[in-house]
Amino acid sequence: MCAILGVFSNNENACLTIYNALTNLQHRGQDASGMAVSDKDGHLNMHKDNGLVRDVFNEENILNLKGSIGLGHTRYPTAGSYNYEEAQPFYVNSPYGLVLVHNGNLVNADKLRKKLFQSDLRHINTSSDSEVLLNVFAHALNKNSNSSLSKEDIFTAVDEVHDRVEGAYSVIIMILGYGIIAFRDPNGIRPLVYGSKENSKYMFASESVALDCLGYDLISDVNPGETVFIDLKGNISKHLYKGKTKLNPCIFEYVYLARPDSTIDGINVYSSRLSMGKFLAEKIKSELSRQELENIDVVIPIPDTSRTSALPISIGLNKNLREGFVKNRYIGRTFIMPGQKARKKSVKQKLNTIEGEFKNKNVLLIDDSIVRGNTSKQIIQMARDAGAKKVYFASASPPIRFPNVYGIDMPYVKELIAYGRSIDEICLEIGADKLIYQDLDDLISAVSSVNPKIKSFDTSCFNGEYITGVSKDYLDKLVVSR
Ligand code: PIN
Repeated sequence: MCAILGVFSNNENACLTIYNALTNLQHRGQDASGMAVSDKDGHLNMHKDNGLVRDVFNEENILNLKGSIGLGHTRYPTAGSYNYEEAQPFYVNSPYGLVLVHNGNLVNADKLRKKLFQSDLRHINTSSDSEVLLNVFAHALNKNSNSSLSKEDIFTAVDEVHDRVEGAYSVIIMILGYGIIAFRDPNGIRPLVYGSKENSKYMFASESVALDCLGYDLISDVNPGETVFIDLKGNISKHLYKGKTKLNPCIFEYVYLARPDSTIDGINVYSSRLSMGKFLAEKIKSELSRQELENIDVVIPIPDTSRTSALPISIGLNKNLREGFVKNRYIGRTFIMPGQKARKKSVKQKLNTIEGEFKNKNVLLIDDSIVRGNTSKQIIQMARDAGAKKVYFASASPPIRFPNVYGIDMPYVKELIAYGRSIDEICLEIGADKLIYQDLDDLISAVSSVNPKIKSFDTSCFNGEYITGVSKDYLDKLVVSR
């Protein structure tokens, strides 16, 4: 998962807006940050490096980022490696000069990479699928256009991208000296919205929170297979892919990835988490015996995400809700720290217990998900060390048994605690007295209840159904290694 951002403003410098918006999207990736801005004459300035937005940009390099149109990116590595070279934006000089930011993951990048090299005569310099995507677009645009680039040429090139590329991709591209385009894959798997300010400035962003915080009004989500093009005069044109399109947003955005104050595809993330809690409360009631239910003294969320769903659970079960864990807010999310070792070490650093909330109590802990189970296991032990008698554990999402191939960092299958394990075995492994998972149908109903128009989601990491189709070869590789 990554954050992408695009800004068009008539005369103003775009870089401060991009910087501030990126800091509001930092939760989507903390590995690398980058920015590219351009003048209307097409002159490009770019700066990118490994690290948080606040560390990568300083007064000196910000001053050099002059231009009124620009792109921003924060990365969590998915298909690429941790190299600096793979930080985005990516640039290719022909045709016109193209600069891209991408969120998602392509499942046919290897095949495309070969084809680009052998038949399209394009050189790809990194192992990043985003560079592949950029070159597929560049190749298509080159074929169809001449010195006077029209919007139809651009839309035809994006259609060719949709024809050739498989996977999840929300993309923003600057065509230097021509304008900025944004498009979302035909399933709309990863999010992308856009909005405007003072009728002359536009912003594309992974999440609406970036628009909100910078005073932009939301215009719309970019629809699946839709391209939005803003030319240098600020004229907007839209185009819809001729092939099949159907919205299937990634349900994991609602479970955990997105900020609660964002609204994705008409579904406010906070509301969806409240709703998940309501459904989970019912499941807990049906799974625990009357005695067990009566014995619960307190409901404790594992901060931060699950606080929202823990509230309706405490109401549904008629139990007190308490803060039993304190989080060190100056440490990044362990989930998105690259490398398993770093992840293992960091839990104790990050969370501490308030002993009084555990001592001689039967506690029900709530988390948004169980991925590798390392954190859950350590947290349950911490609850016991603080004196808890019984520790029940509930997850607002179902067991994760399949790799995510659409841009979330959980692809190495054997790392998933639910892989090849029954719920009782997982319970034993994490050391809980009882483990309750949300059902997938309930998770879908919970999210969909906020916007009943959306009934279909990408839920592949829960049920292994891949909406774009994924070759057996690709999936087999994810079981063996990453
Ligand atoms: C953490 C959200 N959430 C907590 C991320 C831990 C899985 N983990 C996914 C649970 S926060 S583990 O709210 O953003 O702070 O199962 O892999 O151990």
